[in-house]
Amino acid sequence: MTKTSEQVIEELSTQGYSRIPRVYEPSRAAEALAKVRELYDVYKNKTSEDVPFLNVGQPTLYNLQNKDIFFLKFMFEAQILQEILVHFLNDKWFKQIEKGEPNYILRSFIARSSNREMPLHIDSFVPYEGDHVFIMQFSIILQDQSRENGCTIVVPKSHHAGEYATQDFHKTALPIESKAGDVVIWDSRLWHGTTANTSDDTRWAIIGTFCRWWMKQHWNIPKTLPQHIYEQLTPNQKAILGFCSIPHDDETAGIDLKRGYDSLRENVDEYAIH
Ligand SMILES: O=C(O)CCC(=O)C(=O)O
Repeated sequence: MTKTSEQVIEELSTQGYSRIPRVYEPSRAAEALAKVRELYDVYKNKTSEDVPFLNVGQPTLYNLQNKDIFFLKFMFEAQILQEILVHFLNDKWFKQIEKGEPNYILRSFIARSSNREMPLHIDSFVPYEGDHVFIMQFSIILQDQSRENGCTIVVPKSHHAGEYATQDFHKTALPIESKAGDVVIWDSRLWHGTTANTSDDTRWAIIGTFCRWWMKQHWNIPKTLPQHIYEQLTPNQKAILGFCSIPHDDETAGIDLKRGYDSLRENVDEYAIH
């Protein structure tokens, strides 16, 4: 790896994004690419028709955490990513989970290729100014990205704009050309999108979106995670998947919104509302 977490944190704070070269060996990225291709073939026709306009027609494999334990192991093996997320997304007043352990949660975990250009957008829902980051995304590059095959583009420093993205900047946005095994990470307030993929090939990347423990996950991850995958996770990984952030059924079950590992159950079906 050619960057330290301190360098990445500095770039994220000032520019709003960072490319970390060679987080994964290209051969490891190739393994992930093969899994994505195999599973995309299985799931591509099984998605809801209720698709937001940014995703329409874009090849996407959703909810990787449910599909194969491979993807969670793959994500968690990159220690630097967890260090960066702890720095930006941990709630320092959260006492129920030991200080320094993650208390942020996974919002969504997908693989996406690229075909038409993706408009500039933010993924924080609201633009705001300030140093508190609430949502971050990383893209694990599985195939080399260039302007020709739909690379990620960003408007540096726009995470501090305090405004929604406008398309006037699409042509001048910075293309992030990257290699398989790199990771590109950004503050979700950053204006970002992609170029069009004019090549004959796919452009797969794995996108993990993370948020503060009190925000809403994109899907009901705790309810849908298969038991056999749950059993293979450590308590801190279960917390990242949202298992310490499920609301209590009512006041008889508990009052405190903040919950630690002692609230974790043996089986996923024990989380069902009774
Ligand atoms: O695939 C990319 O490079 C960008 C993805 C993106 O903008 C998103 O998932 O919000």
